[in-house]
Amino acid sequence: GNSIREGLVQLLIRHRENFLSGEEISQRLECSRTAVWKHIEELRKEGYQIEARPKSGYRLVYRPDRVAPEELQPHLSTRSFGQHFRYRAQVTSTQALAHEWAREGAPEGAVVIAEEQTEGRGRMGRSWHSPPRSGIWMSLILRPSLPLPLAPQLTLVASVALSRALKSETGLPVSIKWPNDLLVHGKKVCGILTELRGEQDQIQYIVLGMGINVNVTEEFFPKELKEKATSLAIEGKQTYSRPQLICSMLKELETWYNGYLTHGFEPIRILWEESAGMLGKMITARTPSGEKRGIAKGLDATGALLLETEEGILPVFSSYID
Ligand code: BT5
Repeated sequence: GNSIREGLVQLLIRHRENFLSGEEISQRLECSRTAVWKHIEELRKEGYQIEARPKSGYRLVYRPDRVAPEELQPHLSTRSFGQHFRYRAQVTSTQALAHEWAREGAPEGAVVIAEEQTEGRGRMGRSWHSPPRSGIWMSLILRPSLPLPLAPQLTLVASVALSRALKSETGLPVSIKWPNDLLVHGKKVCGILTELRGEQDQIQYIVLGMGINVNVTEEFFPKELKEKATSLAIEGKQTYSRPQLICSMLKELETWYNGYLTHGFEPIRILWEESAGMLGKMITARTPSGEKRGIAKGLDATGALLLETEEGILPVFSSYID
């Protein structure tokens, strides 16, 4: 099993300039052609891109990188973010693991990353599709001394930081959609999930989850996501190094988080408005008093979205939008 697979990967790497026929592979590895084909399918599921051409055979196009600590260290220039690290090949959700670690006393800046999530989650019980080795599925533990009602601002801090990191690493036009999405060409490449544990009216800790579709190819999006989701690789027509992206994300997150704690929300609010793709557009917010339609005007000083409606300008809170 495993040795055929390793042999296959080695063969494909050594011959990445040309095609290798299924026949030749099966002879060299001393296994059946069916076995070769099965392993190729396995590798594809894990993010390897292997071109198959009738008559010519197989050629390795892309081999996924790993996001293990030893791959990140060389690129990491933060003081605390990412300096404590839990890396897993597969988890249910990095959020779950991060909550556990935070309860055990994980320090601020601790990060959980997995190659694959089997039960990745979004907001309000929704799920997050997290195929192996092609995305960044990461949770960051924060321990700000802030009053509870300010917690939603951290989602906005994160969207500003992440949009800057993704823009500078890829050059793609990344825009922010309130409250927790990043889009490229109108499709979602990143979702942010802020979960918190509070005590009385103080934040005890926050788990900031982020999912970024990096090298996900079209065939790995389920049908219901094809219309609304995309990846950096699809939009940029090239693959990107996940370790490098992660380090850039952590650097921007650390900078803007510390800036926010020192200088407050106003600088973030201004940057947010500069990167928001939805200002001036008509949107619908679902609030406890019914649906409100209006034009998105900007953010108020607390981080609520200002909606110009028939009843005047209304602040809309993030929990009312989906
Ligand atoms: C979010 O929720 O956008 C927050 C997603 C956070 C995911 C990260 S990954 C690391 C950490 N561990 C976790 O378990 N979660 C966090 P929401 O705004 O509720 O959007 C969810 C919706 O986005 C789904 O209902 C789908 O329609 C769509 N969706 C699911 N997977 C997607 C993907 N990979 N790319 C784009 N859209 C997706």
